[in-house]
Amino acid sequence: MLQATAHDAPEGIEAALTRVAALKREKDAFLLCHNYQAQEVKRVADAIGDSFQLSARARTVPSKWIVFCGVRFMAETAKLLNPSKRVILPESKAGCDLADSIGPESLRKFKAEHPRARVVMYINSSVEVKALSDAICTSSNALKVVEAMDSDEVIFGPDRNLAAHISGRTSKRVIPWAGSCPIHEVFTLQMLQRARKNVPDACVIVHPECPPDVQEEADEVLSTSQMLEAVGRLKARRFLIGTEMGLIEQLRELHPDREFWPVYEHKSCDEACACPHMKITGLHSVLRALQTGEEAIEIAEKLRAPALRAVERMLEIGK
Ligand code: CIZ
Repeated sequence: MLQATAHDAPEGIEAALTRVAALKREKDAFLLCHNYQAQEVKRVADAIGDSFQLSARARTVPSKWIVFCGVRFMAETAKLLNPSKRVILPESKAGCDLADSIGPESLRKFKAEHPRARVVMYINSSVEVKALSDAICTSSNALKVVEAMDSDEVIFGPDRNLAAHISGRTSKRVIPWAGSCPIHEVFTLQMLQRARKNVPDACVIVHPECPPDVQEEADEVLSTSQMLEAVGRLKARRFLIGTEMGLIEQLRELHPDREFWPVYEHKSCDEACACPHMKITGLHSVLRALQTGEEAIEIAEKLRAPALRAVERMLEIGK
């Protein structure tokens, strides 16, 4: 059941939903929404998915405006793929700590240290960093993209845990950047083992941004879109999920007959496993974005072509 939160539209959720629907028609806007967004935001979405799915969708949106309910690197990717549209990020502060862990200068230096390596960059990265990369990937296609590179060495950034996940599955030498996602980095092996004791018959699915020992202990290591697909396919009734709360809430709504437990055990787990950048966007932000059209994404012309090339490489390989 949806609850109005402190920063939800003050007139209440149902009235806000009606206003959003009317404004979407009036402004000819299409709402893309990431799997980690709050449930009430998902209710106004035209498409929900992971970065790969949303990038593919962004390319063909016919509407004048794209309102991207997610974080900055996602809205930037949508703008790269569909430059004639007004792409709006409803909350300008919605960034990504993982993306911020690598900048263009440090990547240039890293590349100079490994001149034979191709560069595969996780989509959680800035346009500047994408422009210096050979190909972009998401967690659902990272291995495929690395394998498609025409070199035995691949620089992989910025997530070291995803790099370790791929490294164990490819014969290529994966050279990791040492970044990590603060939400996924908090999961520990001991936490997972205790969670298993509490829910012994649960199928354990964790995200590849979790530390390697947590990945090893899990039954499945999957991206968010793969988790959604796997739960539909698997017979288990109970699941322990190691990722951001938005995905767990989505699973609970989609499968009310099953139980989904967060791997994270702390009492305030909802907060600990909720990405503050993802959760800054509420219905009030979407309403404001539709009313004002502010916070449109702009991309410097010199970055556009090389960053787009790297993103398109992902879309070709991931097809
Ligand atoms: O690709 C994405 O959207 C991210 C960042 C994670 C995932 O597993 O979906």
